[in-house]
Amino acid sequence: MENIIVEHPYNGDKHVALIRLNRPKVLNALSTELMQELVEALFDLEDNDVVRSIILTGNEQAFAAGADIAQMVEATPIDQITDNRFRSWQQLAMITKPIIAAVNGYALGGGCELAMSCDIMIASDSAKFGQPEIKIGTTPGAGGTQRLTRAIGKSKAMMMVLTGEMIDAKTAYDWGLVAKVTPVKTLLQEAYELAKTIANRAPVAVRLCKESVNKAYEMSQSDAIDFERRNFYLTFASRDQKEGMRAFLEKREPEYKGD
Ligand code: DAK
Repeated sequence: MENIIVEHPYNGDKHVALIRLNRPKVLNALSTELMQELVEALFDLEDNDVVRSIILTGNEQAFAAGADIAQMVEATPIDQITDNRFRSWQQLAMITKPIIAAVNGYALGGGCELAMSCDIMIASDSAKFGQPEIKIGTTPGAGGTQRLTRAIGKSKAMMMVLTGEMIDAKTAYDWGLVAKVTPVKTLLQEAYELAKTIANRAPVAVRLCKESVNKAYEMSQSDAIDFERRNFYLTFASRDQKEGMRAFLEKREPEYKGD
C-alpha cells in the first residue's frame, strides 16, 4: 500500500485496527488509488475474524483535503463514469464493522464526505470541516449534500455548501456533526478507547446495531422500527446474547466469542 498505512494489531490490541491516510504532501488528497487501497484494506479487516473495530485517521495537518483536484481537473463526465471512481465510495457502505473517523486538521470536500461515511466521528480541536467544492466550480459528489444535511439540518448545510466556508471543531460538535472533540495530543488515544469499548461488546449485536442505526436514513420510521425489532429478535439466536444476559444476572463480566 503506497497511500495508506494499516496498523493491526493497534496498540497491541488484536481487536482494533487503525488505517492512516498517508499522502502528507497533498494533505491526503483522495486519489483514485488511495480510495482503492482504502477499500481493499477495509475488506481485509472485514474478513479478519479477530478485528472488531476500525479507526480511520490522517495526520496532524489533514484528515483529507478532498478528492485529488489534479486528477479531476481535466476529466470529462464520461471519464468519471468509465473510471468507476464512485465504486470505491459505494463499497465503503458494505463494511459491517464499526469505523471511527478520528479527524485532525482539514476534512474538506471528499475528506468531509469520507469522515461522514464512517460510523462515529471524533475530532481534535484543530479540525476543520467544509464542503468547498463551490469554490472550485463544482458541487459535492460523494454524499456531502445529503449526509451533511441530515447531520446538521438544511439551513446550516446550505450555508456550508453554498459558501464553501469551513467550520471549526467546536462548531461541528455544537451542530451535531461530530460526537466528541479532544485535544490534538489525545485524539488517537480517545479513538482507541472508543474502539476498544465497542470491541468489548458482542460483535453480532454491534453489527446489527450499526445496520439498524443506518436504516434511520434509508427507510420510513415505522419500517425502520420493524427492521430494528427483527434485529433485536435475531440477537436471541446468538450465544453472546445468552452470555451477556446470564453474566448480568450472575454479576460478572461477559465473555463474548462473536457468535
Ligand atoms: N487535491 C490535490 N492537491 C491538494 C488538495 C486537493 N484536494 N488539497 C491540497 N492539495 C495540495 C496543494 O496543491 C499543495 O500542493 P503543492 O503546491 O505543495 O504541490 C499542498 O497540497 C498543500 O496545500 P496548500 O499549499 O494549498 O496548503 P494551505 O495550507 O495553503 O491550504 C487548504 C490548505 C486545505 C485550505 C487548501 O489546500 C485547499 O483549499 N485545498 C483544496 C480543498 C478542496 O477544494 N477540496 C475539495 C476538492 S473536490 C466523487 C468522490 C469525491 C468527490 C466528488 C465526487 N465521486 C466518486 C463521484 C470529492 C470532490 C472533492 O473533494
